[in-house]
Amino acid sequence: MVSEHSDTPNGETAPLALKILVAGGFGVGKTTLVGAVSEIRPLRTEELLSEVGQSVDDTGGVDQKVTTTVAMDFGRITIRSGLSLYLFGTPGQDRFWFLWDELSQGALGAVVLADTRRLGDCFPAVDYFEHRRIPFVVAVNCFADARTYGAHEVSRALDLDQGTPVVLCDARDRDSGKEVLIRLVEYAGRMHTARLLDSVG
Ligand SMILES: Nc1nc2c(ncn2[C@@H]2O[C@H](COP(=O)(O)OP(=O)(O)O)[C@@H](O)[C@H]2O)c(=O)[nH]1
Ligand SMILES: [Mg+2]
Repeated sequence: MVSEHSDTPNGETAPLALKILVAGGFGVGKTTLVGAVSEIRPLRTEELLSEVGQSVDDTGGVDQKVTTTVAMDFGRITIRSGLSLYLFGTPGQDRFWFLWDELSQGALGAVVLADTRRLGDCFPAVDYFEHRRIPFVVAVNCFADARTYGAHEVSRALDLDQGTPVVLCDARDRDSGKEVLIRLVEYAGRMHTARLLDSVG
């Protein structure tokens, strides 16, 4: 969590800001979702990684330098007065897992975006959050040309723990995105409370 709920000297409740991760396979709609719900102009931090590529073809035989752009999305949304969420869209490529370890520090929870045409792309994210016991919801981004599956079918296909919410959404739609985030905050709140009670009981 970015900041804790605390009282200011004059007795008012300080605003609470929670950190949320947005994960999922490449092209699933992470940037779209963060852009749709964010009140600030979404920031995309771009880091240029370069790697020496393989020799291209026989004509030149020269090594080609391949550059890849790693973009991380950042946005903010106020859920209600005094509660805002900071959204961090994580890079989709598996080789950037090391960034996730940094990003997930202090996160309340995560949204795993899924596309039913290639559900397998979100397995790594689901695994990642399950292993680290970071509460997450799966948000199925309903692309127009994809067959519509029910939340139950998706839950079964991903072999999710019972209770992990699956929400159907349209990443381009602000209200739809906001609803996903509210589901996550409620769910993560319940999970964190249950764990707290476990640890004292
Ligand atoms: N039809 C449709 N296209 C979408 C939707 N969400 C994202 N897109 C498009 O899918 C492409 C990839 O989305 P993007 O947000 O960049 O994916 P990212 O790689 O997860 O950040 C973009 O061209 C979007 O305009 C959606 O809900 N419906
Ligand atoms: Mg993106």
